[in-house]
Amino acid sequence: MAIKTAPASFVQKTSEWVRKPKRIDANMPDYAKACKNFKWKNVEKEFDWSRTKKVNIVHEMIDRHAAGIGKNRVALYFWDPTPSALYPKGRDEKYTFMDLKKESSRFGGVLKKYKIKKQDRVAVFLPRTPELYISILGLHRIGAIPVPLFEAFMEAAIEDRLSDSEAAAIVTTKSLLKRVPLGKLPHLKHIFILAEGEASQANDETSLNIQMHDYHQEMEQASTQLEPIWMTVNDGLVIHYTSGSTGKSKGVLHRQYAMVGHYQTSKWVLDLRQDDVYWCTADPGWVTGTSYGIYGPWTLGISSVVLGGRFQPERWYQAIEKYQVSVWYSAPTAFRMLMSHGEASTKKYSFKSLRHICSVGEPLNPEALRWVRKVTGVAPHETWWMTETGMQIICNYRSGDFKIGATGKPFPGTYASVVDDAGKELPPNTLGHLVVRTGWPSMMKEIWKNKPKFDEYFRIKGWYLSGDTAYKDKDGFIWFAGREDDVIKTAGERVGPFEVESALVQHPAVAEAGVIGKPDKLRGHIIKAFISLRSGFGASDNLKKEISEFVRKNLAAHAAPREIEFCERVPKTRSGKIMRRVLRAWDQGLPVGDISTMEE
Ligand code: 6R9
Repeated sequence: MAIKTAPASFVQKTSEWVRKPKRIDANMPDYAKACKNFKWKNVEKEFDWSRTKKVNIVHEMIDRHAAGIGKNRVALYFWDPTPSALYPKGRDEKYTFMDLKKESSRFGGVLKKYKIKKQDRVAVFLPRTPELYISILGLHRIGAIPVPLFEAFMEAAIEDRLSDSEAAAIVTTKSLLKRVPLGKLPHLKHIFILAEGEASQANDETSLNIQMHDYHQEMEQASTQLEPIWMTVNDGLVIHYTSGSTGKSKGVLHRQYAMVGHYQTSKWVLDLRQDDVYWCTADPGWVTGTSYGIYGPWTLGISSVVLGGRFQPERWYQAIEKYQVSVWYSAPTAFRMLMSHGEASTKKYSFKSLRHICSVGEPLNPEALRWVRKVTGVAPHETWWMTETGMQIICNYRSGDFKIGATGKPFPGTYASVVDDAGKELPPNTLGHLVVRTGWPSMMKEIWKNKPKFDEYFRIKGWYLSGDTAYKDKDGFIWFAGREDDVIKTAGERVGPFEVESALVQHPAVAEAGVIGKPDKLRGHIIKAFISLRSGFGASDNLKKEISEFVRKNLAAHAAPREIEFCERVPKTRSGKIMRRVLRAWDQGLPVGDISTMEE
């Protein structure tokens, strides 16, 4: 398990500080003090279940607020000005905590009516709309486990995730349903379908033994009152499918107890308070969109903004101004895209409402940090974590000075470090494995039906192995260096090369394919495929386009290679493993290093 660092990232390391005023009004005013006195047991007391022993995250997020402060407080602001058949003027809506209690009760009732049970997995495959949030809340109400699926996924990706999770039902729209291979999913019994214009024409799919139900019709008939199903802290919360460097995507299962971590990090890292308007730009198809788009802010009773539709710089600025967003959680690629749109358009909007900004998903390059600070007056703060960690682990904090480019320091009550292959902590400025001491509240419960994969993360005793490399400096800041496996972060989204390669070789012209992440100024990395062609196919730009389009249509737009290079053969080891290290060297025009294990 020797440490290999991914290709030099374009993050420039700096020794420039972001300094904070001595007296800053932050939920965690003093990091050192917070670490010293910290006990997760004390955080548990913030939840009703610590007294009642009745656990359900929907009670802590919605019902307890609806009974008090949240009766009239907006929980969700939704805005999507794009006209559609059903909403010719677009959508501009508000839901109080009370509204969400009623709506999620309705959907919980619908699920119960069709015998969806506690801990059943139910896929939620919807565009970013209020119904997506209501569906997830309704599933929590009856103790089912949502499996959120990103809207861009196509048939192959959907099939893998639905069959692995053995989902009993799916909530989706009429047009997204076309990507669900109904005949290949023996566990799927119910489809809750959202109309997008005319009625959804739900009908009985008797031949496949799958029942279709019209979401809106069912909701109308359902009761607005439904008591949550009570569980224990160890019951399942959510499954997010995520990619590794080998094999298909794996289901990361979290437990109800994770809310303890979501809550406290939202309080101290996002610095959320009662009067904030908070905007997390991530889709709930990814972990940031649930942990910090749903669980964290709502267990704290905070108003959240959700923007529908596609990324449009000016619409983002408008949203900040329209809702007077005070805390904003986004990603480096988004900041860089705003930056590339130019500074002129930022001048038309006011960002005065912003008081705190955080960033996640990939290293925040100093140039993007400085630009956001210049335009909004607020410096974005790094947060490092993973689908598997469930919550933020290494961060820069609102009250603390930090070095531009540094990833940050471990959250109080957690311990992250840099170790060698034996798990020994390394001296400052030495590159090693980025690890987290096991036992933080939002640590994944299991990899769904895959114990060996789960165990791989814990092969150094006492530590969770992140798969990232890093070093610690003498001031205790951890600096992310790269991935030590072949996982690609493209525009902040995690993509496994194996999934893309599997999609590529389905194309009739492709004999072999090897996929890597190629450093890119805007997206962090782009997906690049090396392809050898079957005989009878000639290399051409048109073929490149066709192959990329093929992946876009079968797997997902964000997983389609933006660059393709044809090669004679894809380099493999004698045991048949693709040597992506060699591909990266080819791409960068560098020497390939030791190739003694390469097949002849
Ligand atoms: C939340 C999320 C996890 C991987 C992680 C690392 C990269 C995330 C980062 C960062 C540098 C940061 N990553 N935050 N790298 N600086 N602040 O992104 O989860 O999609 O599972 O990705 O993302 O490589 O291992 P996930």
